[in-house]
Amino acid sequence: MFFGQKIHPLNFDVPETLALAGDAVELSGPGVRLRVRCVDIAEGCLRLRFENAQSVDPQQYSDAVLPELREGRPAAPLREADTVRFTTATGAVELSAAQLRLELAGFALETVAEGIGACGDSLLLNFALRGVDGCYGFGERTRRLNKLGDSADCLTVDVVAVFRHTYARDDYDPTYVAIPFAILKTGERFLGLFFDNPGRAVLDVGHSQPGEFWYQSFGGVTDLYLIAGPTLAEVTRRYAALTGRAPLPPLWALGYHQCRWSYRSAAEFRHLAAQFAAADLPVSALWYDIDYMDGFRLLTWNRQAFPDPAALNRELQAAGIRAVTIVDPGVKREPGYAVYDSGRARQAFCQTASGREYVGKVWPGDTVFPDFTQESARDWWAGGLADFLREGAVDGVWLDMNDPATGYSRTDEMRFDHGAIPHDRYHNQYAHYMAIASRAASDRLDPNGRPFLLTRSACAGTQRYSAVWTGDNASNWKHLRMALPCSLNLGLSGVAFNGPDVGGFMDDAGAELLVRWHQAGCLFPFFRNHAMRHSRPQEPWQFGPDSLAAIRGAIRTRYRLLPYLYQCFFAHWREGDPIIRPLLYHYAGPEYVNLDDQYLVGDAVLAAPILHGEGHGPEIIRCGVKMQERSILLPPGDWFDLNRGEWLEGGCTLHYAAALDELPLFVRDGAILPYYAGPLRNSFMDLSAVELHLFCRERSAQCDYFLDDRESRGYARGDYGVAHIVAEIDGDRLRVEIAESGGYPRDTVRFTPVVYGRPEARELTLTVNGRMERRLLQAGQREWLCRELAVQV
Ligand code: MIG
Repeated sequence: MFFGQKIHPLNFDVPETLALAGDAVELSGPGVRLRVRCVDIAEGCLRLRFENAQSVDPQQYSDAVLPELREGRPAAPLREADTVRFTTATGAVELSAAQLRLELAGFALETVAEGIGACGDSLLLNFALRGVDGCYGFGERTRRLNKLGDSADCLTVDVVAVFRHTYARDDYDPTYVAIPFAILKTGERFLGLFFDNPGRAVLDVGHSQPGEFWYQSFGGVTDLYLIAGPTLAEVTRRYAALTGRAPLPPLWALGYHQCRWSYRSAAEFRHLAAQFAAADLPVSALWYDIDYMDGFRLLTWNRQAFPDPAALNRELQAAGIRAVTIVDPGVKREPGYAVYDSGRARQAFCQTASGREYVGKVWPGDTVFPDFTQESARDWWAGGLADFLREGAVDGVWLDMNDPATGYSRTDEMRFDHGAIPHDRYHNQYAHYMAIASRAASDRLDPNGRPFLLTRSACAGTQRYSAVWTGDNASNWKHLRMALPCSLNLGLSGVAFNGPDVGGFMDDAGAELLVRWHQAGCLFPFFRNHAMRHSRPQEPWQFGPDSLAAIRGAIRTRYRLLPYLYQCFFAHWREGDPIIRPLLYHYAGPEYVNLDDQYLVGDAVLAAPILHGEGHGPEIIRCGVKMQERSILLPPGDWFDLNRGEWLEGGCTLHYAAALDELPLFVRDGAILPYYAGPLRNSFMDLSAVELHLFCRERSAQCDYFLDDRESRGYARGDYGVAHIVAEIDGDRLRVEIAESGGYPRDTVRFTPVVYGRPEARELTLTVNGRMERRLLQAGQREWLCRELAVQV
């Protein structure tokens, strides 16, 4: 099978009869025997389990769903003539021999006639796309946000190894991440379908056959979770509640990261830190790619180049810069190398069917692969990794090549549990279990700390353990453009903490592309500049003073808004909303269905970055300055243009021209942005003083600001508080009230209001936990967040 191929629907056998067997329904016919059960999982979530009697090993191997939500309450089938109905508080499901109908929160969906089938181990569910006008989610995908008319192969691969020329394309499939989750939209109602099967599967949304949505598994049990809306936010939150939300990261992980494949000596890292300081750029972490190792042996350092890694990293940490090292799964097969020897002694490596150690060909040559699905192997891995992190004073772990990439060696021979379990049961989950084992290493070092992990490959649920970056993109405008829908869909698919290689990995970046990429990515959840060896260096200062100044503006915007981003992460942990969102998440109307070249950060900030370069799109010259133009859809209401410092009326499309140092960024009327105004010293940030930027032109605003220590896991035990902040317009007065509650000490943060765009406002009253202060506002203040001219009252 090559990529993109599927089974023709006419090759599936179709059940002809339906029978009840306890709480299950059996659908059978020549060549097909399926057992279907319905259970109530949680409010707004039902599960249909499809077991195929033809499958050799009818076991659910997926680790996607939170363990406490795997049971559910069986729904009783009710037989009516040729159909069976399951009715629960969440919705209703009706099955006939070869057809499925369902209705959840006002969203009705049914398969086509003969829409259920089996072909050997494979299962087909073929839904009619009647009335469906949008499709989202699907994990990490190329192309556009709306997947209607598109097709997704759910198989994790090392993209560049299996497709040449990806740098020139924006339509490859599969990718590094497999998440078989579809969100269907009909008018203003949404429905989620999560096909939980860790094996390879294909989702074809009207691509091969317009009007039909095919789900095809290639074996194993499929749990179809039906997730009710009616809104997109409800579907997204419910999916995140089902598969888990990201724990809070350490604050430093939300800063700017610098990486490149080929930093290779301690001197180079020291020089980098000095260059950031000299360029007046904050940076929160420097990253070690594979060249720090001794001959690519895991958990070692090349001691010639890095004589004392711990001393180096402590020196960086003293300057507020954290250290992240890459860790691949492939262990060099070399007797005498301690990691190999100890893993072999523990039988920690994957084996072939006959019990040989499975061997692949990666960086260190012949390599073996830990069987992370086994607890004993995870334990071994966590121990070794913890020692490595402690001894080298390393702060974060970067998991690469875990798709898994095995070089010319096929993966099919790599089996699990000492050769007993076929490869495909865990292929898509290899990275997931690696992330579990690696997070356990951090837990050993500091059970109350916040680990930071980044992984290339992932499946549904991996967000509980690690952030995800979108792999090897290229330095071109097409890939910059593609990064927006890709990250947005990942966020809708539970992976809130994600981002692309800023500047592009393969090929050479140029000044303008590098600037625009930093602007587009500076408010993404994960913000890292990374490039491939031999490509043109692309650290922020590499292209001269103008581009450096523009990139500095983007990076500073990131740091200024870090309190806001942190609040978005906190809200994600509580509710499951993504950090960055398509406009569709908050606004209804046909104009948002395909809108994916602008996005929202939280619910208050709209970013509409320039995504084309000089000569490749509309361009104007104003007062001798070249500007790139684009259209921007501003939803109804007033919006404050942070770039120009003025209010604009929404409900229209703007033609907006931006000079090289301008990122079109808007805040909606009625919003409060927590803002860091202190000194920018890498990851050092004293958030005990926070400005509250109040955008109240016509609308009052309110928000919840979460208070916690920002570094421990206390929040997960309830040690956090909420400052409820209300800003109310009252004639020429603005009344701001802050009331703190919850499990955190009061008055640990000093809030300072900054008012935007109320020239007529004369007075501000601020009440904090019952204490009132009054301040006079100067008339005609003009504030300008991006350029840091915001005026305090
Ligand atoms: O075969 O470690 O996606 O970010 O720089 C390439 C070297 C292996 C692939 C990763 C990339 C990383 C590179 N790795």
